[in-house]
Amino acid sequence: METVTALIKEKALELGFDDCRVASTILEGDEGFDCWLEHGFHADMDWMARTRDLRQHVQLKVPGARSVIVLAKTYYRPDTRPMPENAKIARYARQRDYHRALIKPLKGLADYVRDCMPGTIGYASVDSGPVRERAWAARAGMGWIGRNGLVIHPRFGSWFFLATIITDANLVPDDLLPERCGTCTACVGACPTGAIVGDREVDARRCIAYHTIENRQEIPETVAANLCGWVFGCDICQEVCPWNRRQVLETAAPDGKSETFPLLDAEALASISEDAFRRLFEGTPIMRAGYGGITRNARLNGGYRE
Ligand code: B12
Repeated sequence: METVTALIKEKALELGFDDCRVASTILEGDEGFDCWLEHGFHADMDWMARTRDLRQHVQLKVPGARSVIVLAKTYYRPDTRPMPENAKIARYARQRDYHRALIKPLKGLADYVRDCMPGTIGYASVDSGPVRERAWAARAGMGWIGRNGLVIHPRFGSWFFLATIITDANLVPDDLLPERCGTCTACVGACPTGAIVGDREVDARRCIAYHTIENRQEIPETVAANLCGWVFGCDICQEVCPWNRRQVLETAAPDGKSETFPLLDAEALASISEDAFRRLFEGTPIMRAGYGGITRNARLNGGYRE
């Protein structure tokens, strides 16, 4: 199995992933996830609670699952144009939708696993599947769960996407990495809405990313007054992280497909027509917030100056 595991990792890099590691499914579920749901930290994301069992028990998704292949794809690129201070877009969303960009190499890797081990079954997903990607990444030693809840990779910081393949193949698991946040609480202190509430726990009800991307209702006053210019997502807890600020941070290779849309300020976004919105943002993660969400967020940020 050692040879097959090594071949799969090699193939993952060949397909364009930046790292590939393996977790064993022996350790299943963790209390942190249930606790998060019980506290209501998922806000209106009822789909998280509905799929609780599937997320906690991978065998329900892939009967006989023995391994989870965890993949990382970095998205950090040095800024080449100024972001309007009252209409900031999270770094991951400044380019083509990653679900679409990663699905082809991911399926390619899943096919390769089946070619190596005929008869095995698997489930491949990026973000939207009922898979607890961060927990698996931590177990595969891809990085450690940072105080901001994100997985921090020793070379890429937290600027990377995760994808997984759950398989019934018995691959060789990697070792865990030790937690390396130490006593640093930069992310906790920097969050303007106090969303990082417990040890590695984020309360979505207070998270700017949740409200600007997922919330379809009115944004509560306590958050609305502190959006700090974010119209889609938020990177504050990542920007202040020392692991994301180092000179040696490895950057993603430019693929020529980044920077797919002009960066408009809040005034322009607040008054954009629905047609123009679609023309500009089709095929990017921004569509997740929808026309109503983005124009609402832009209106709330209209008067913001740093
Ligand atoms: C729902 C969701 C959100 C929600 C809720 C966020 C949250 N903290 O859970 C909202 C909309 C707010 C959100 C925001 C963002 N998200 Co999001 N989100 C997800 C999604 C779909 C599910 C996450 C989930 O299950 N949450 C519930 C928590 C409690 O469970 P968990 O993830 O299994 O992990 C916890 C426990 O397992 C526990 N745990 C596990 N092992 C261990 C070990 C120890 C020792 C301890 C103490 C704890 C512990 O700690 C973990 C963290 O709390 C995942 C994709 C996926 N399918 O997993 C992406 C994902 C987590 N998001 C991602 C990103 C990039 C973001 C944003 C940075 C986007 C942005 N710039 O705006 C922000 C960051 C906000 C933040 N600091 O968390 C990436 C993270 C990549 C990475 N490097 O970690 C993911 C993995 C998507 C992807 N495929 O790349 N997100």
